[in-house]
Amino acid sequence: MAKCPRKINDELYRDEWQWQEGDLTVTRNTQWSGPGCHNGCGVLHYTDKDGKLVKIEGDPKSPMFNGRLCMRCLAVPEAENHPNRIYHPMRRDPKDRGKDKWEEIGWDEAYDAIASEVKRVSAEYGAKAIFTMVGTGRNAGWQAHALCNSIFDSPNVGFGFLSGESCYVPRIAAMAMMGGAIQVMDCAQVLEQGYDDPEYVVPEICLIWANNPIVSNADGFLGHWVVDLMKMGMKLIVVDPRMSWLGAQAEMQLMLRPGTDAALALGFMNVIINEDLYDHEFVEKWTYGFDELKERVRDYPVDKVAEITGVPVEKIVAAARRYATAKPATVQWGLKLDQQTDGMGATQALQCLWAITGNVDVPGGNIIVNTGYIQNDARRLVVKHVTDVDERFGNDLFPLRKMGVTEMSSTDILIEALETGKPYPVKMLYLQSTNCLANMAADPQRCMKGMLTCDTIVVSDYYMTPTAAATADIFLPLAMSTERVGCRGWYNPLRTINKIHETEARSDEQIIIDLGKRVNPEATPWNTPEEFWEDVMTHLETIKVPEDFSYKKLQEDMYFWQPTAYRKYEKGLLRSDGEEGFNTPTGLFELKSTMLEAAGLDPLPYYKEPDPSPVSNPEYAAEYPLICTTGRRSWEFFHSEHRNLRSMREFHRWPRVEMTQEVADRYGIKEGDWVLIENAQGSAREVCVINPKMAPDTICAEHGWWFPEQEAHSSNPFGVFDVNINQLVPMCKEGPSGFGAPYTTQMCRISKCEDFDPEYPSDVPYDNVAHFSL
Ligand SMILES: Nc1nc2c(c(=O)[nH]1)N[C@H]1C(S)=C(S)[C@@H](COP(=O)(O)OP(=O)(O)OC[C@H]3O[C@@H](n4cnc5c(=O)[nH]c(N)nc54)[C@H](O)[C@@H]3O)O[C@H]1N2
Ligand SMILES: Nc1nc2c(c(=O)[nH]1)N[C@H]1C(S)=C(S)[C@@H](COP(=O)(O)OP(=O)(O)OC[C@H]3O[C@@H](n4cnc5c(=O)[nH]c(N)nc54)[C@H](O)[C@@H]3O)O[C@H]1N2
Ligand SMILES: [Mo]
Repeated sequence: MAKCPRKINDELYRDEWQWQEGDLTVTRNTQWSGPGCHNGCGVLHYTDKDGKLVKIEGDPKSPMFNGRLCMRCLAVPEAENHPNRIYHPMRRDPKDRGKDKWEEIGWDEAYDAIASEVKRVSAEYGAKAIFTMVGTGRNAGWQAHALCNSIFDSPNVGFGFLSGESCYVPRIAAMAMMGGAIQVMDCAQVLEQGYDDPEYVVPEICLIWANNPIVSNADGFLGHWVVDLMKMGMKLIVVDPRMSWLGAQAEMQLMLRPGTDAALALGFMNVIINEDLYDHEFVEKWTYGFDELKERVRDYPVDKVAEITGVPVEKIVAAARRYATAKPATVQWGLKLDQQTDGMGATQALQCLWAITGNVDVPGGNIIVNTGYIQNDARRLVVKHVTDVDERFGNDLFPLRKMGVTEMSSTDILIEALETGKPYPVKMLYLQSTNCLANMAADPQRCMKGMLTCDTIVVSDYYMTPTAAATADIFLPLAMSTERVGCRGWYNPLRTINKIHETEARSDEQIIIDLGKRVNPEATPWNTPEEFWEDVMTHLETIKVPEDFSYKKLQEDMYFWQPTAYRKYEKGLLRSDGEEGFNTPTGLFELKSTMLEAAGLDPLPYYKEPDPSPVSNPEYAAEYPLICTTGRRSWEFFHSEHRNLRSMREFHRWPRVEMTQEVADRYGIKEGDWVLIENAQGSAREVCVINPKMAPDTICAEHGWWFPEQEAHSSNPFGVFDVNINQLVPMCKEGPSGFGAPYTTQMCRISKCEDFDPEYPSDVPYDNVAHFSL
């Protein structure tokens, strides 16, 4: 079958990084902030003579994306020029939190106020009493570590109350321990020639597990690569409790009960090992702990797994055989594995699955990506060492944290520290790129109360958010994409953001440099982010570059590809000692993890019933009989962003909860009705949409909702507590490893919500057709 082109060498398109088209300047660029996402797609920014962004297009010469762009990116001009953007720093007296009592101040005044609080809190309580919160990987990830560890000199940087660090951290931790590095589905994305690379092989089967890449494009992975490969003959098996576009295209979809993934993956391995479908050569030469794994999978015979998961025996057997006999086969997995208390067990199981079938680091399998994350070089340049690392929240309780498996501080411990002052008090919060009360935080009202105990809260963002309105004392306005520079490798090629014009708003990097000058000048000898990035290029450890390499050159060339190889374990390319093998304590791919064992955790994949679940807590389930999985992504929004864009709300006005017709009928609900979703902890309201097929007694509710069109300064800022689904999710129910949390396995009941009918400006068209996000 013909391969899709990846690189476009068409003479039709221009090559320069900047040119003039009539009155407009066109700048070739990449876009991952802001509003943000994970990806960094190639774009063309069209700006007028004042630097105003008037149009954006996909860059046809972008080697990974070929000009493809999502609807959110097409709306970037609307976001940049939005009337609600804030350009000046603002201050409010802490006693007026929640009130509209902001005073506009200059940058110097804002910096001085923050610097003096950093010094005061450090002197009175120690720098560890300053906690920096960060959101997901947009253009603010390493920057939060730099700010916290180096400028504030505190060990405590963590997610914005994301319980159990339950986004990618559990999967990354398990991959680091078992395979020694991150592994991803091979879509030829790391190869400069793309699909045309002679070594590349199209996977025969792709197992899409707990992920909807077409919509989510998570962690540097473009969902359309899956479609490219389908066009080249790849078939799909989808493991997801709800019907999606990919599920509808799949050979098989296994609609499991949410949270039972580990049991299903162990069931697959039971079939594969019993039927001798595993890769003997790879297992014998390159893995550790196969006999113990074999023993473990005996506990998961298919009939038992069928009972746990709700997936029929025949389907489990057929899917396991199909995956194991396809060569190569690949797994594209996702977030919902992290969002289970014991999701680590599932993550371990899936890695064992791709290892015993011989799909590690082979063309078209799951490749190891151990290079190119330049953000780590950037961080290293600012953070030379971390003070009081042993006192980082969670390091004493969770051995994996102490071993350095993550550098994130535990926010489950943070909430307790805010409430009790133990293990030590936290007095200052700096929020960089998280609107936690609308989105990241489980039990957001509890988290808000905790936040309000702090002396000082700084929020840096583009617009007023529920979190800033309710809690901030100082607001720092952020520069958006055309107004800042940046650099990213996730994982190939390296690419830049090119600044086109300046506004009063500043970038995260500029803020770090400016604050550094006031608090810890030695840490930030640079004056501008451009100077900083030039310096990073001379201190690269993750990438090998030619002698004449520079940031400026990269900006003009746009992309830099690093060479890579398959089967790196055979070539001595994974370990620092240059020996062959994997970068693990045994040098082998550890099916049984020695690090997990050393941490006193189950070294083998395991399944534990979610709590609560119909099995673990039937009394609770009698009152709250439906399983509520949350957060599946939609085209229009990135987390809590984009709710203020009228073009997005034209397509997707209200939060949507998916259910089958059968469930809706059972509760007297019709498509388009507002539904009250509640459990013993809290409630949220969303509009019913019918998904034709879902696992029994399961609903799927959206996350991240607030209404920018409503009042900011009230006890319910922007209506967030009417609609935030995380009010049903508890904090402090993280897994035994310290990772994983039950965002996707809550139990609930639903009813038609008669007394809720929010308004939206009537001039914005809306077809009012509720439809589920494929
Ligand atoms: N447009 C958009 N894109 C995004 C984001 C966004 O907010 N908007 N967020 C970004 C971030 S930070 C992340 S982490 C990624 C996440 O992106 P994904 O990994 O794709 O995660 P979700 O879309 O939440 O869920 C994926 C699928 O898992 C299914 N699912 C739900 N519960 C379970 C379960 O228990 N088991 C299994 N097997 N499947 C289940 C859902 O039905 C859904 O179809 O997306 C990123 N991309
Ligand atoms: N129920 C439920 N809850 C979930 C999820 C789920 O699936 N279900 N998903 C969870 C996951 S996986 C994640 S990763 C979190 C994500 O949570 P967050 O990453 O906290 O996402 P947002 O709430 O959108 O907050 C990000 C804020 O940062 C601002 N911003 C954007 N770019 C930048 C930048 O470059 N610099 C700065 N300083 N600010 C910027 C945006 O305007 C926005 O207000 O949500 C989690 N919440
Ligand atoms: Mo995430």
